[in-house]
Amino acid sequence: MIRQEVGNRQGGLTIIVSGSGVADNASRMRDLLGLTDEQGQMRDLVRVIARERIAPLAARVDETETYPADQLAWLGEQGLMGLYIPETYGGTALGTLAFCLAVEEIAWACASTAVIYLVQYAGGFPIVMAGSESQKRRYLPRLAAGETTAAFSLSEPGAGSDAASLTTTAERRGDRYLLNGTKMWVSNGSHASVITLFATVDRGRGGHGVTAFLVEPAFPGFSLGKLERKMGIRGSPTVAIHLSDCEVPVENRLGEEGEGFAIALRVLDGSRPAVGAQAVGIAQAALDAAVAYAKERRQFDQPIAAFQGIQFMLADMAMQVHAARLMVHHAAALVDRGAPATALESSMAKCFAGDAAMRVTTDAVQIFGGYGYTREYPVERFMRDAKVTQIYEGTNQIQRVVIARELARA
Ligand code: COS
Repeated sequence: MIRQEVGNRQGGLTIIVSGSGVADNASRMRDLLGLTDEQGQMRDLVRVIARERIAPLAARVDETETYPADQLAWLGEQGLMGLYIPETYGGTALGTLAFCLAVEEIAWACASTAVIYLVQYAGGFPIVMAGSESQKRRYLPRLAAGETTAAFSLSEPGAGSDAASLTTTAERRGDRYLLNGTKMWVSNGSHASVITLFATVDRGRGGHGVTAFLVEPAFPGFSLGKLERKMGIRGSPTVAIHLSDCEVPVENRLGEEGEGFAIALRVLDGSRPAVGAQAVGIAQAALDAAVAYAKERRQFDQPIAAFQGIQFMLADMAMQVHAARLMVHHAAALVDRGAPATALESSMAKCFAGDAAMRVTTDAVQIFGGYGYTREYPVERFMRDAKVTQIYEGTNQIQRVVIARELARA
């Protein structure tokens, strides 16, 4: 049995969450969704690493804002960094659903490690999708081996939801482009060896001028900006990037000039379910902690789990987590099947799961009462970590815009 100590209070309660109940639920889910043996085995492997090795370090990662280098190395050693990368380039090609299963398990243990892990997809998948043969050979094997990490850089100080209005320019000069501008909110930007970065070759063309580049931190004119101090996912560095006549070789352009915005949106179609999976993992951790606490905490001579008010809260939380997981798996499976368009399902999964995680973690804090509001228990961290899943990879308001547009298009 896998056991994780999710909180300890000197002289008071110690809540132990056992993994067995969750594993039983997971087995039921596996049957329901018909996961392949490979997907199931991979998830079990990630679960053991996440619960035995990553979870015990999560509170410290949060408290000290420490980059979880060891945790990522453990995942890399097990060949888990290349799930989305074809075997030709050193990956295992298990696909988006497998990737989401892994993200959920990691997020259950440590949301900071999970976001760095999932950003590998947003940073590396564009190379799989739109890269030339030489770009694939240059970058993918090292990413798959976990020797290096990737990042994805679309947002700017003045271009968040309205991503097509970005103003970082790329001007071609012979065999290179000169990039100028400032990028913002780059998850893992300070640690990545390659950043899929979007700039415009012609601001007058709006989204049709946006072009993708594979930028390395060693390129002349590249510098890191402000490191954000965040509410949650505090072990995951989020930085600004300054580009001042940054020299990017033409061979590092990803796709053709003007194809960048479509590349970005297609990558987001694949990465949004993974953010949903992160939200599901955080929410499941909060639910597990709340159930364990409700069974242990006694008031009025009985465990608080015996009160219907608490039971109904737990039941609603479980339904939210379950529904979110199904939506994430469905969207990811569609991506794996090569469905021509998955924007609707990807945005629904990300939005629903993010909102569910916020509700579930908030209710978990409520069930823990005063203890939940302290840092002695992990639920306040879960709540802080959950918040960002409603914001990044497109706010949940933007997801609703995408969903409504897709409905109107039908
Ligand atoms: N896949 C591929 N192409 C897509 C697409 C998708 N999922 N969705 C739209 N497109 C295409 C459209 O067909 C359109 O092509 P044409 O101009 O050739 O017709 C083009 O992309 C522009 O689409 P649209 O007009 O819908 O773009 P808008 O600027 O109006 O809005 C939104 C696009 C708002 C959905 C987009 O900017 C967005 O997702 N914003 C949030 C960005 C984000 O997630 N940022 C955080 C992550 S990075 S830190």
